[in-house]
Amino acid sequence: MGVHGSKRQKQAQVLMLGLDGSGKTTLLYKLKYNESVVTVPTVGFNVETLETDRSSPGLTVWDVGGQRRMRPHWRHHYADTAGLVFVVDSWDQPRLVEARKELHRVLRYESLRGVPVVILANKQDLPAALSPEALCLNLELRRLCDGRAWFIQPCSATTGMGLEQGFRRIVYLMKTPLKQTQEDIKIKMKSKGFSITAVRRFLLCGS
Ligand code: G3D
Ligand code: MG
Repeated sequence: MGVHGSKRQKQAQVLMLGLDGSGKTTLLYKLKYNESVVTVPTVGFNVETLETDRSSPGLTVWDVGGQRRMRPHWRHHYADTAGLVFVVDSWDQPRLVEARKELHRVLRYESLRGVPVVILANKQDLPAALSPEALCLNLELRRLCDGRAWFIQPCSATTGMGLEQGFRRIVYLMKTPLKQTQEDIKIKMKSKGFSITAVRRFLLCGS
């Protein structure tokens, strides 16, 4: 993400969760160093800072191990979380039910109430990857994220496609009240000639 000027806003904490193998560590290092790293299952966590534009806080991104035995520790990070990024392996359909259960469990926590969430639909470079629309249905995102700002972003940690957009989106959602994000999207879509129905459909799928 671009570095602009020297006077920084304070840091905001982004918590990155998802099942083991969904690609969290790969995408964190692709984003930070534009390098493809060989990963080993994360025991504990990785933490990196990411620069944003001068008007936004810098991000401290926590990539917490996603293996089953690590998941009870996720909640220790919730209190200071300003934005949640949940990474899904779009190719691994047999584990979608597990991903959905974990996402639902996380979002039920009171300390994450109202915290915006970006779902990263990772591994879109693989031919059989599910589309963001299909994932949206499978993960029941509309119902689950009712009352909070959210967005689903297709990406590939291997190629880098969509990663910056995903993190720009979480910054935007963290900075902007929910009502305002919906207004912004309406105005932008209308100016591009989208019909009212298309705008409504979009807002039902992500805000
Ligand atoms: P995790 O940190 O969520 O547990 P990792 O996941 O970053 O360790 O990635 C798990 C495996 O998925 C790694 O492969 C990694 O290379 C692969 N991977 C991550 N992101 C992508 C992606 O966007 N596309 C593809 N094709 N593969 C990806 P290995 O083989 O080392 O297990
Ligand atoms: Mg990892």
